[in-house]
Amino acid sequence: MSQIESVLHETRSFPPSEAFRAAARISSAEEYERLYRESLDDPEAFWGRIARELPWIEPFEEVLDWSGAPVARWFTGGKTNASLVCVDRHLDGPRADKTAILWEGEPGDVRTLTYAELGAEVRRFANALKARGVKKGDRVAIYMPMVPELAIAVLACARIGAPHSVIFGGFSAQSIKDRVEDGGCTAVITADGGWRRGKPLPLKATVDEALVHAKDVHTVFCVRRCENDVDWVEGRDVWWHDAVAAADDDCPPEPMDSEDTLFLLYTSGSTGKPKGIQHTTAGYLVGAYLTSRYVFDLRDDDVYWCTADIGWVTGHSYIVYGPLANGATVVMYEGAPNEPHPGRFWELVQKHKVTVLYTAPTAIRAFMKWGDEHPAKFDLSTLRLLGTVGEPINPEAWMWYRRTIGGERCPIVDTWWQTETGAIMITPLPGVTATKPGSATRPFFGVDAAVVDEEGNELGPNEGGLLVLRKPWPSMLRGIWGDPERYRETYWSRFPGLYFAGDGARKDEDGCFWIMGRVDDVLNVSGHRLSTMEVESALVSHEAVVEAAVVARPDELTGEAICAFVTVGAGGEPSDALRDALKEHVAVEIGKLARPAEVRFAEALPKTRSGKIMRRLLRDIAAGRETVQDTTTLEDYSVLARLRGDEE
Ligand code: 7RM
Repeated sequence: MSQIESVLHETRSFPPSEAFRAAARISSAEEYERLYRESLDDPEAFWGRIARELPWIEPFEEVLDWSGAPVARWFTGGKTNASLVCVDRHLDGPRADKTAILWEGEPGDVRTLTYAELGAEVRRFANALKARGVKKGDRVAIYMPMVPELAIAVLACARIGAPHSVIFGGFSAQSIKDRVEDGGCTAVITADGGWRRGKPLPLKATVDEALVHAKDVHTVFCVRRCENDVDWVEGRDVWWHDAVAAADDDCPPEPMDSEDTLFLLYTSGSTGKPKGIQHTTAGYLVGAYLTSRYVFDLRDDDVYWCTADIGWVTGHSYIVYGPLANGATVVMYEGAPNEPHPGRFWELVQKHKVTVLYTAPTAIRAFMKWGDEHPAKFDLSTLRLLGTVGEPINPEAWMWYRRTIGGERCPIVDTWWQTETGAIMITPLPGVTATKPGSATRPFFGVDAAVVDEEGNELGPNEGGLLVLRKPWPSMLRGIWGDPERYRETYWSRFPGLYFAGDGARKDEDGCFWIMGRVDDVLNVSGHRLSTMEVESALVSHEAVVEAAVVARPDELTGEAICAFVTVGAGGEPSDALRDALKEHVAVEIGKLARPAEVRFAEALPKTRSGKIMRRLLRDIAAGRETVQDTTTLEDYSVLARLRGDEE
């Protein structure tokens, strides 16, 4: 009953090329197996050794203290600082003059910061924070465009021990207000604006609106980016450039206990208010450091680009902390992927000679829709490795990414993880793993992942069930800010002793994991529990379909019936004939039980600001209900209205 039937079977497999394997950091299955075994059998030895690769102000005494489960303590007794790990450790050698951040604004302006320059900027802004009374333990909200000052602000907060709470620059005033209040933030860092599709996004104005009644916020720092007009609250507001001009660049890192909070990051629950996911210092850094090194196989000559916004965990771990801890050159881009043309990303790859590219399935599907002619205009031959994150990637999109962007030569790392896990958990290692389109493949070092039934019993090969993690890991969340009970309840109550991720999955006969989407989204048709992802994947494999979202609506006969929302590409026109063809296509690909009762054509699907489809909103639309759910993370409100209009 509890199991999820898996109906799609992908059999293609792509081992790394000999050239890639030979040069990779981990290049043999034996080496991977040995390290993986050690990481599970003797985590103290494994993680202790990795942690000692990073700089410490005081050494740690114990690797893991799990006596307070489910709140772990890693590297206890140790003291370090994230800015020491990400910046200072590179300043004594040749990396001091290496580019740390290679930034391009949407209008095409470029700025580079070497590690030495980044260090000076971080120390100066850290002193500017101090000068306004921000001290260790104070929470600082950051609401900024993707400009270098965002990375500097994050590292400066870390330097003085003030946990940051980055709020994605697309959120509304109400969302900022809720997050500032929940986190008890006393200072905010923002900008006049950020460029988005040729226009300045008025960030400062949104912060002003959010803070109207916020008595506890004593300072708002404002970066001048777009030179748009801003209102000014005397005594509260400070220009970034004035504050750093007055600050000197000598600022020793605050010695932080391993378990001191590094940051809060809010993630939307399916219901209720957003959860302030709490990460601490040393364990998080060790996780971000090691995964960046091995999953992206980072080398000193790589030009690494993660296209996420720093407002999401992907940007925290894989723009800022992980790559910088490895001394990498990180590309940062401010604007939209189709501004001023749909080939902008590929133009950036060519111009900056990007070697490693990490992006999301939602972006890949958009590129497919925009057409192959755009990437074809640019030289993508510097790319050597591709990654994806955020959602299950359908095999169609995976194959397109491999062929059109990767020139059939780049391995693809499909990385499964969560805000809560802090770092990548299930992923190929690019020099070792034979990748399969749609599978995140194997658990990373130290990760004990399993698929279980409703009772917590491990399931056999290819049986769909619930994804759990059975051992603590260094970068795991330590709690939900201000709500320890919700932490236990959400992640640890379903199966005592196991971390419940909320995702469905199956593990195949080779030990590869196939993530089947959120279990809240599972369909139940005539007693068959089906994964939304598999039905969507079947729909998207039809040539006319670009994106699909599938939900269940109540049905008298079958309990639930499948309702599919699809967007069509240039090659298709919505019609009754296409509707029937799509239903038939799913029946052929998967079986009659998965045949959608209804297919609705949509111009766009409701997505979160990080690109995940919000199926819970579509469920209301399919059932003809008004939605009473949290829509604050919705990217484009008009999509919902348009979808509702379709019903008439
Ligand atoms: C990094 C991030 C987490 C949820 C997670 C999954 C889904 C993420 C993949 C994936 C299939 C992947 N953090 N998810 N990566 N599903 N394959 N490679 O996205 O907190 O915002 O979301 O995203 O459902 O639980 S997140």
